[in-house]
This record gives sequence, C-alpha cells and structure tokens, in this order.
Amino acid sequence: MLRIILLLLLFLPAKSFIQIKDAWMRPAARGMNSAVYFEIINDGSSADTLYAVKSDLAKLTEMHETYQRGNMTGMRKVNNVVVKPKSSFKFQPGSHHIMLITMQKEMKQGDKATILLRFKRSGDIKVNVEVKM
Ligand SMILES: [Cu+2]
Repeated sequence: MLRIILLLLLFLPAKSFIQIKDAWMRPAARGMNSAVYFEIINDGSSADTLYAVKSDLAKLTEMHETYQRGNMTGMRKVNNVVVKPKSSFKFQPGSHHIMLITMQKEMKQGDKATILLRFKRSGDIKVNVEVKM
C-alpha cells in the first residue's frame, strides 16, 4: 500500500508557485487585433520565466511591451518575462501585454477564452480570460 502511495506521489505534478490573477482581454472583431492582460504572482523562492504564449484566438500570439521614444509610443516583441521570487509582474494597458494579431473570430464583452502560458519552472498554465472593456 505504501509503495503504491509513493508511486502515485511520483506522478503528481510539482507544485506551482505561479498564480495568474485577473486575466482579461479587450473585445475585438474578426480580423482585428486584441490584447490580453493579467498579473503573474510568484509565491515561490526562485524566479520563474514566462517564455511562450499560445492561443488559437488569433493567427499570431506575441508577448509585447510598450515603450516611449520622445512623443512617440510604440510596442515591440519581448521573448520572455522573468518574475522574481516573492513578487508579481503585471501585464497591463500601456505596459506589457499579450498581443493577439488578427483575431480568428469576434470576441464580445462577456465572452470567455483560454490562453496557455509556458513557464520554465512551473510548466504550462492554462488561463481563463474574460472579455471586457
Ligand atoms: Cu502589442
């Protein structure tokens, strides 16, 4: 019996210290772009890195950051985001966001979606996203 329990424990996934909070995205028509925002909370004692994002909502899903150059605001792709231990990192308007480029279908306020975040230590985390303004 003990042997069976030990065996089961081996197959349990490692406990993730990463939590995703308040995930939402902007409504968008088919063919347009949208953006997803959320907060990553790292309760663990080591840093974790978000290195990829997957979604079938759009033709392309990228991690972006917004930057300022003089009076110009632009955005550019980032390859990863490091979340330090015992801290949080916010994807929010005017800052980091998940860019959904060319939506495959219309998403209206109140609709729900899921995206997949891939972390180096915590693995894949499925995130429920609410569509709101
Ligand atoms: Cu963007």
